[in-house]
Amino acid sequence: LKKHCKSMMILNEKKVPWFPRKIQDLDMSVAQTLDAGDELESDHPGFHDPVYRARRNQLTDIAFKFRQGQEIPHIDYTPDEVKTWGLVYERMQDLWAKYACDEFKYILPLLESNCGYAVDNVPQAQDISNFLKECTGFTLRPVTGLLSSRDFLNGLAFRVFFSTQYLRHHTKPYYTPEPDICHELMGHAPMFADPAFADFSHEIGLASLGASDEEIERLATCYWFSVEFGVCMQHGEKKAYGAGLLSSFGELEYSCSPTRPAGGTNDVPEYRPWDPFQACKQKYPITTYQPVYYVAESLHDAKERMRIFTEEMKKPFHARYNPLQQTISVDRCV
Ligand code: HBI
Ligand code: FE
Repeated sequence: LKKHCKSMMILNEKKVPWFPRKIQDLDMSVAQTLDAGDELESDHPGFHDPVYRARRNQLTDIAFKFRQGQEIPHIDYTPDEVKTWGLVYERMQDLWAKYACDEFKYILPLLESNCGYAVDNVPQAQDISNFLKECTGFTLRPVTGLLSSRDFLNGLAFRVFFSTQYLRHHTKPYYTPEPDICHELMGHAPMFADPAFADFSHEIGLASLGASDEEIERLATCYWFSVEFGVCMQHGEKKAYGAGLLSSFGELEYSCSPTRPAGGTNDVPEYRPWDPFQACKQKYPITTYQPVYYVAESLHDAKERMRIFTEEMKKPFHARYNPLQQTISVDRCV
């Protein structure tokens, strides 16, 4: 596949960064994975485990060969992998009941009855993709590892969510330094079945098309404080809608109901009202719990505020998605 790295195109007499115009173009976006999984960092729990690394390469290969429009191959997860998934899934149950938003709690049982979500089964990406497509038009696409923010967000413009297929290392079931299938399928997938959340994500995706590097940075930061670590008010209480919270048994409780440890003073997070104009500038840590959470009044409110933010972005064109053709059309294009 040809890489599009750093290429530009002319739109409304302005040079803008390349972006996918039809859904098949996503094959080019994923050709540039930052970390293909064959070069695990030395602090990764699977770094010294040749069996884990071989398995990762197997799964990477499946994602690497995937082309838009194909069925996502069925993966036979190993007993170790199923066990790891099950440990996380089981442990999250009580926490979801207490701290997940209503939308998540409504959808999870549907994923159990339609897509094989269970303690003793890792669900298949194609089954979830079919289910999401019926709900909101979102689909999953396998990916080998981390993509650039630009490529990752561009996929959302086509209502495509790039999803990894490997599991975290079995010796550390409650920890992963990178997105894995527990994070994608427990944290992200259920939320994409919700129409307001799907529109919210789509909004960020459309805004990312042809955006400058600075704008991509701001959008990625908004994504972080919403899609990953978003909290919203429901029935007068804080509830999580961000996937980073919904897939982390420690941080889910911390984000919605922090308890001040006896001796500590700085161990409760700060809550601010969800405002993309503010959130887009906020620095954040990636390896510790978040010191700041942005709290939306509702998913609908989160979406409206995001829409206002993206409308004010300075772009030489306006991108729209045509779901039937699965193409992007551009207004005021020369
Ligand atoms: N790539 N595969 C993959 N999965 C993600 O969740 C992901 C990514 N690249 C960037 C990213 N997430 C975000 O942190 C934002 O930069 C968009
Ligand atoms: Fe994520």
